[in-house]
Amino acid sequence: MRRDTGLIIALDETDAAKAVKIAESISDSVDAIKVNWPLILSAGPEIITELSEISDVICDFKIADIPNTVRLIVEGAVSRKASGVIVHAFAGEDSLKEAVSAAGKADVFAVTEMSHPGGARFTAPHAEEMAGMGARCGVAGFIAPATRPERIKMIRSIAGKLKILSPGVGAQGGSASSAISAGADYVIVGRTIYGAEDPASAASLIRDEIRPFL
Ligand code: OMP
Repeated sequence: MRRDTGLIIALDETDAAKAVKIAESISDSVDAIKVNWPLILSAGPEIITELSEISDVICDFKIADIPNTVRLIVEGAVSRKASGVIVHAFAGEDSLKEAVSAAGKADVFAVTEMSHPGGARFTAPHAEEMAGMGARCGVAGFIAPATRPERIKMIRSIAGKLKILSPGVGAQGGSASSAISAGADYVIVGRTIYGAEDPASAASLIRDEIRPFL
């Protein structure tokens, strides 16, 4: 995945035609498109392949399952041309290793600590441990919260050169430039871009905001 802009769109738009239009209009401003269940459930998994012709696609399935099921889901995403998948680190070492093996050349990103208030209760207390385990399992990087930049700093101290992708900007209250300054390589932004009247302008505003900190 390239790192030209440091911006990843969370394309949770459920109108498939609109989602593709938005993806095309912002392709210069983003390094990747992240898709999650809302779009997959309305557009079907073929949307992964369609969007992969516009940009790298990260399948945010937040996989948290036994190794065999993890493998089947990761293979399904990669065979549709996903460049990356998101898994939950809390599923444990065996599941993470299986994800990395099934992904082949695609990147596996592990969630260490979720960005919403509820994420502070169960994920945050184990984030350090999960980041260490993820690094040992060969993940490409971690998902860490823009809503708590000090936690990005902590994950960075464990992640070394692995990538950090940070959601929680805008609608959830986090700041894009603070997340990048704290050590994130990319910010993940959804509603602030796809929900804007002019998604291309909204994306380039964030791109301009983080450029000095990349
Ligand atoms: P907005 O809040 O609309 O910008 O969207 C954020 C996106 O990042 C959504 O697709 C979430 O599912 C995702 N996300 C989080 O918001 N918090 C997390 O802790 C992890 C993720 C994620 O894995 O991408």
